[in-house]
Amino acid sequence: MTFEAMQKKVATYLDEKRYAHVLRVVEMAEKLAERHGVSVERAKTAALLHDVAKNMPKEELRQAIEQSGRDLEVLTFHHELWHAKVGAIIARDEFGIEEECILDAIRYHTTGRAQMTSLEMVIYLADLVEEGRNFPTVEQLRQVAFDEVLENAMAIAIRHSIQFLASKSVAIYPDSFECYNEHMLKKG
Ligand code: DGI
Ligand code: FE
Ligand code: FE
Ligand code: FE
Repeated sequence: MTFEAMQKKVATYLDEKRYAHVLRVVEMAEKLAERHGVSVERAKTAALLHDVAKNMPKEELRQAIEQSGRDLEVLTFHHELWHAKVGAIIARDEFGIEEECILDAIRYHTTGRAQMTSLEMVIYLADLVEEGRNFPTVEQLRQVAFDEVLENAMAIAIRHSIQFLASKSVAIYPDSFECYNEHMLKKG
């Protein structure tokens, strides 16, 4: 399937607001990939599909994960996390994406994980710093994402995420704190 064909198809899965976000993530992922020597084509594809399951009903998401037999523990965590796992399933089954590295970038875009690839970090960060985001420190993080190595931006991003989640007293998915620990242990 061409990128343009995928784009048209993705639009049918999403509401307008979410689709606009996705197009901004594609744009940001393309720039970050170029900047960091990551495959632009893979980055654009992963970005286009990262939230493809975002508008699916909770029970459909649960069913898809149960059927896949993979990442079942995510079902014991907040349903906001489910769309990333189902996104990877839809990318493969409904868009014909076979490259595991692209599917992983989709699968881990919400939580991060330890040992992320550059492609995974590009998607995680593009999602966070796309031009429509407006949290207080977004400019700063965007600058680090372009001016420094991806790991530096990822360390800031995952620390903020863990701090935010803890401040809300919500459970933190193991991949997220494994990602956090890896970055904090690397600093010394
Ligand atoms: O899909 P997006 O809105 O573009 O962004 P996302 O997929 O990165 O994040 C979706 C939500 O998931 C966001 O509001 C924060 C939340 N989240 C991320 N990691 C965790 C989490 N929620 C819980 N409970 N635990 C996590 O580890
Ligand atoms: Fe998402
Ligand atoms: Fe994200
Ligand atoms: Fe997103």
